[in-house]
Order: sequence, then structure tokens, then C-alpha cells
Amino acid sequence: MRNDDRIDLYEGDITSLDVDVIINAANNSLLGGGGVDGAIHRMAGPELLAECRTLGGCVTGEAKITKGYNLKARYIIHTVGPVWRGGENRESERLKNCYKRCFELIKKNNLKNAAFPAISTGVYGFPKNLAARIAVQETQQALDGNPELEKIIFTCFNPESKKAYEVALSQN
Ligand code: AR6
Repeated sequence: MRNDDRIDLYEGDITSLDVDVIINAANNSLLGGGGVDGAIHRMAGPELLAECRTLGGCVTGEAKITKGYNLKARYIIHTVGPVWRGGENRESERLKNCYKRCFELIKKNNLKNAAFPAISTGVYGFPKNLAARIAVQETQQALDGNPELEKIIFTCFNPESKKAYEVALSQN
């Protein structure tokens, strides 16, 4: 695997991680929801919602950054993944854009390490294997293009997700 010393898999809750930034799989409103979004808002506290209210939402495939508040992570990047509608609606392209926009913000803010959840693979129904392939490809490209970036952690919240990343990493 390329960049293997700069990529880690972590099984567990992304909100517990002590990293520069965690990525949130949000919705267009950026005002919270279930899944990882709900967990992040709960742990970060009400000041996060207050900042999110000033952001004016977020288009699918884009990303916005906030402070981390009560999290150990200093920042949160909120990105909105696509809802899976069978694969013919530019879902892959939109998911790729999520990763690209996140990595742009990571670079712009000089962040050295980041943890990603498996964006779109919960409520939004994106197939886990394809999503993991996209996550790994975009991460490899970003690591190649940003020598300052030390570590990317893929957070796996269930064994199926972990397996999907292991396969994707072994093929890269
Ligand atoms: N830490 C790490 N990963 C988690 C956690 C956690 N605490 N909780 C869930 N996951 P989802 P989506 C995993 O549904 O598919 C929200 O309501 C989960 O197992 O959180 O992008 C938003 O507001 C799955 O692998 O996000 C949107 O409305 C992955 O995170 C919608 O869900 C993503 O699952 C976004 O749906």
C-alpha cells in the first residue's frame, strides 16, 4: 500500500479521537441529525449548533469547517455526502468531491492529522465497498500532494466497514 505509514484504521467512536480535525457526515442543513452527526453534536455541545446556524447550510459534495468545542479535536469539517439512489445519479462523483473539499480545507488550515467516518454509508445507503475505495483513492492522492499531512485515520464503526477499508487498502 502507498503511504501506509500515514494511514490508520480505527474501530470505534470518532468523537473520542484526539486529532486536529474530525470529519462529520452531515446533511444539507448542517443543523445536526442522527448517526455520526448526532454523536458529534452531542459531544461537541450546543456551541457547535450555534456556529453551524451561521453557515447557511452546505451543498452535497461540499464542506465547511467549524471549531471542535468540547471535542478533543480542534476542528470539525462538515461535509454532505450523496444519498445512494442506485448509482446513476453521480453519487460516486459527489462522494469524491466530499473528500476533495475536506482535503482542501485540511491543507488550507495547515492541519496535520484527520479522522474520517465512512461518509454516506449509513443512513444515506452508499455501498460500503465502493465508498471505501473512493475514500482510499482520494486519500492517497491528497497524501501525495500534501507532504505536511502526517496521518489520516479511517474510523470504522462496524466490522463490515472495517473489512471494506482493509480490502480497499490492500488493492491500493
Ligand atoms: N463514530 C464513527 N462512525 C460512526 C459513528 C461514530 N460515533 N456513528 C455512526 N458512524 P451516518 P450518512 C458510522 O448514517 O450515511 C445523519 O442523520 C456509521 O456506521 O452517520 O452520511 C446526517 O444528519 C456509518 O458507517 O451518515 C444525515 O442526515 C458512517 O458513520 C445523514 O445521517 C456514516 O453513517 C448522513 O448519512
